Amino acid sequence: MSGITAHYQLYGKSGSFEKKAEDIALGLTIGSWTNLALLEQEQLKKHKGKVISVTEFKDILHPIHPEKVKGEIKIFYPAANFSTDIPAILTTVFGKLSLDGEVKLLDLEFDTNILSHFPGPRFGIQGIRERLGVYERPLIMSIFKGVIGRDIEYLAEQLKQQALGGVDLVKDDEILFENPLTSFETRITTGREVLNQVYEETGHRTLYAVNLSGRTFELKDKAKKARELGADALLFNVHAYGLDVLQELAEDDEIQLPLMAHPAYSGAFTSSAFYGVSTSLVLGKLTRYAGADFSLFPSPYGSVALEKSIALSLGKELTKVSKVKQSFPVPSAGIHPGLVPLLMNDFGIDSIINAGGGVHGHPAGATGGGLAFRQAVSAVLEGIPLEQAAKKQTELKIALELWG
Ligand code: 1AE
Repeated sequence: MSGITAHYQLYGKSGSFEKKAEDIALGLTIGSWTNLALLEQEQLKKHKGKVISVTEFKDILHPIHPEKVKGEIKIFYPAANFSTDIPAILTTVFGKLSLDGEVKLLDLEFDTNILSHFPGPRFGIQGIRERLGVYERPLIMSIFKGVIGRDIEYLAEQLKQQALGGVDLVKDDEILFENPLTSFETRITTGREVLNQVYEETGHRTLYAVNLSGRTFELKDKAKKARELGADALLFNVHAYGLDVLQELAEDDEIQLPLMAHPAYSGAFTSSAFYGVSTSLVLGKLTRYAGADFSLFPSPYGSVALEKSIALSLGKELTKVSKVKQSFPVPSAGIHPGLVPLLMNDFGIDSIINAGGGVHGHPAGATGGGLAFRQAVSAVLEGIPLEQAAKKQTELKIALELWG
């Protein structure tokens, strides 16, 4: 039988998890069971949730209520109960249940039948590499910074300086929305001119991800306009909108632009150890299934950091073998060139090193910042310690002196 298996973490009295699991499996599917006549039981069988496993961790006590221990349960939900879209799936497996005390949704297993309804990223890691013609190293991305209240000439100059540093991608700041000084359309057309000019001068190709923002029902038309105007990619605050909105954008053949999922707002429902949804499910598996070519998330090291094991499992969800194309893991936030060896060790070459302050804060400006990152990546690929490479690479030397 086709369906989805959900993994949950909960806390309760030792020995209580079997009953809790059975209550959830029934409560989220056919409601009651035991009071029904045999005929009805037979008819409803194919809709009944099934407890797959119950594991109790006797040694892991609740930090505030030590009479409770940790448990993990797995429940199978038949596909006959839901339509194959993320809103229906999330409502089935974690609708009312998400409001019912300390329960965290850890993972969802989609079988191949259900997964076939999720085409995933249109381009994926391979497609983005083909657009850039870069295959053998992690990509480098920088972020516009301090652009609210600035005019388009200011943005154009900042874009040029970033591209001249040799970064592969530049993304809008996620907090830059539609505004009279730098409208969405003007950013695209001006960005196109600047990046074409840099390409003609240097032969280096940089892609620009413009922030697709506004009311949900306007997004598709805006995204189509972006494509007409020559946009390279779209940044999208997917978790403020919902994953299904991302999927709609990804599947629209009139849009066909790489989609970059920003993690803004996701911490509201992923950060708690007891409630919400696991980070690797939301920013990893579901963001990939919904069609993001890139997924940004806090690295284990910078200013806003994820616990290392969480960041690693998230990276794996985005890249592990699947029928769905791989999404680029983009560990971010407070990244500077000195962190490049750690990031490459953790996420491999199929990842993107992303920095705002670590590019613009370089004493030689954004161009110097980009160069320092490129030098750090080359050093790691050649197996040379950064301190040694810095003896010959001025921008890297300056960055290491400043940030360590
Ligand atoms: C986790 C997303 C990171 C991001 O979007 C951003 O703007 C980072 O800026 P910096 O590198 O911390 O300055």
